Amino acid sequence: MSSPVRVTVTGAAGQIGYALLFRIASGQMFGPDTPVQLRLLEITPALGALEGVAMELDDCAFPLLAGIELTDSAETAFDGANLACLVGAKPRGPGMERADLLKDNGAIFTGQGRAIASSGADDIKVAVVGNPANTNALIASANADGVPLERFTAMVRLDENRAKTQLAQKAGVPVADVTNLAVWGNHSPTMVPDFDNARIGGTPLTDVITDRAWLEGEFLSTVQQRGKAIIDARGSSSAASAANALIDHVANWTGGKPTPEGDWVSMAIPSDGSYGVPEGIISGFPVTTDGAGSYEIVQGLQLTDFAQGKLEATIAELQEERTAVADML
Ligand code: NAX
Repeated sequence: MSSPVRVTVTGAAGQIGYALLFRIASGQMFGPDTPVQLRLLEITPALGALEGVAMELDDCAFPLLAGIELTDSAETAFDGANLACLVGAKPRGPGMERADLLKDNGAIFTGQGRAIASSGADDIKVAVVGNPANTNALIASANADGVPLERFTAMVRLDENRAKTQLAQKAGVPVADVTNLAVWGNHSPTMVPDFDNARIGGTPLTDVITDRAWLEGEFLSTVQQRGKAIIDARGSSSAASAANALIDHVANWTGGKPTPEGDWVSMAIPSDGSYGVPEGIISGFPVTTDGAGSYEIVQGLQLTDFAQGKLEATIAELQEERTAVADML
């Protein structure tokens, strides 16, 4: 057994929290040999509900769960944290403009960025789920003095997983046969699932699925609009699939599960200027990971004119979001 990993989850009494915590505590994020300590942050009115979640965690008697702390203080929540899963965010209310959403959430992520810097462990890593995820991660990073920029990531893995299943169903193959599927850009309806560089059973995907009109049309819009389709069907937003994607994101990044040889995964990370994506935004990229805390952007991929145009649109959106929160950076 290794020493426990201290994991902070914000918005822990929410929907995603309820689907996530039990999987972390059962070892699915860090593997069967790594105990975890959970530090759960909520707003004060949700602490009662959070107590109930903690009681259920206790009642699972997870052998790997080495402690649970509940708090409404960010400083306390991030104390000694090795991983911060920033799930809690303010949802978009009726009639609320996107700019208002950015600002309201910005206030949350400014404070959490500061608390991460002041009380997190030296190796703290951050995965942002709460929307607008890319820009919230940017705000947290800008307010976390002394924490290296590359430790701040946002989740586009759910978009990758959604895309893979659509492609597998179209090709009539098991989902595991679909590899090398990157999602570029923003976690928003402008995201770009890169089918041109994807593979099916090792063969270029576009040799297997030759219906380009479907790829550029129905496939793309199905993936981009999947979040809304879930809300329409279920009456609330994706929760279990989002929690699952976060498990994937962290397990590959720092949970001892490196990206398989020859494959890549999607993470939204601070751009280093690769592929013309400007530095200073957090964008989805194809990356390889070592499972021990490092990732690298996959270089040398060719984008078609179609994909390049879509990439430019999602990057423009990220730049607009950055401008809207410039006073928090
Ligand atoms: P819920 O509304 O069920 O839960 C959010 C929780 O966050 C609530 O319990 C709330 O009390 C808490 N919270 C609010 N402000 C907080 C603060 N300052 N500190 C700590 N906790 C705070 O939402 P849920 O369905 O769990 O979704 C959470 C976030 O994930 C939302 O922003 C949602 O849009 C986003 N999503 C992101 C996805 C992604 O792929 N990146 C996909 C799923 C999801 O839509």
